[in-house]
Amino acid sequence: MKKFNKWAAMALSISMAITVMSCEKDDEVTTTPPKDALSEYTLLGSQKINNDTWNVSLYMSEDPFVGYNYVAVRVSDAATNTMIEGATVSFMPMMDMGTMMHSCPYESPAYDNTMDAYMGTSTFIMPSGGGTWMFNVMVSNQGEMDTASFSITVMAKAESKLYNFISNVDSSTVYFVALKEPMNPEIGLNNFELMIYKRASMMSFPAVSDLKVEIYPEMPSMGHGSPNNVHPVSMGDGLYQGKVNFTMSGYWKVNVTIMDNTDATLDDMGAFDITLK
Ligand SMILES: [Cu+2]
Repeated sequence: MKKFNKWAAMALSISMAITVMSCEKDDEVTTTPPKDALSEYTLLGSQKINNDTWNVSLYMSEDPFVGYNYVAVRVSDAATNTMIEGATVSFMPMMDMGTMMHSCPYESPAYDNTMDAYMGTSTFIMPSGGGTWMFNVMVSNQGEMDTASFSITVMAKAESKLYNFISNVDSSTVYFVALKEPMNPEIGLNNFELMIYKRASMMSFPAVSDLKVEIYPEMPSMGHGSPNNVHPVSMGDGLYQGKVNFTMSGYWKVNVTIMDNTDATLDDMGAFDITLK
């Protein structure tokens, strides 16, 4: 409904502007266009699909990086520019490494009225360079379907937002641990959120929600940790939420221990480097 109100308001302000312009040419008209909910997002590309009848635009919250990325997709009628809200949109990120191809963990999107877009996530597990990433967006609407494929460049951040490990319990299962929060760490207590996935196959990386996670922040340069941290607990769908306490600025290492539901340690070598300015 928001969309109709917005377009109605825009049409009204345009007609008012025309009226004002035609009657009082000297008056300066200041109409503030509605702020785009995706104005902070990066547009990675637009494509016409389904015989040029749909326009698909791919956005991410920042340039794609190794880790947990917020992904937004808009689908519009290419002839009328009207946004299509009722489609089914799904993702298939794919990395072509020459000798093999693989996907990565992702959450296919649902339509979000406040963003005027289909909102999902993608957790890229390797940077571009060892291969090339394609971000495939499948759109299905009123019995028709087609796919838009976007070539994207995934970079590795200086302080990695993702690590992987092989389970100590079965010596074979590969897990991926992505830092979701804090993205903008501050001195004091911060939300600390991880997403945990495992590799079921090269194309399937399901979320793992039955693990136990403990975090131990330390400041290596000064040899101290911090009090009042809260170990992340599973909230479902691979999300683990806790708190981390950064008592001063500088370089922190947040050590992560991951156990299964029998308290057997899967890994205790993982860590996130987090520098506070
Ligand atoms: Cu790869």
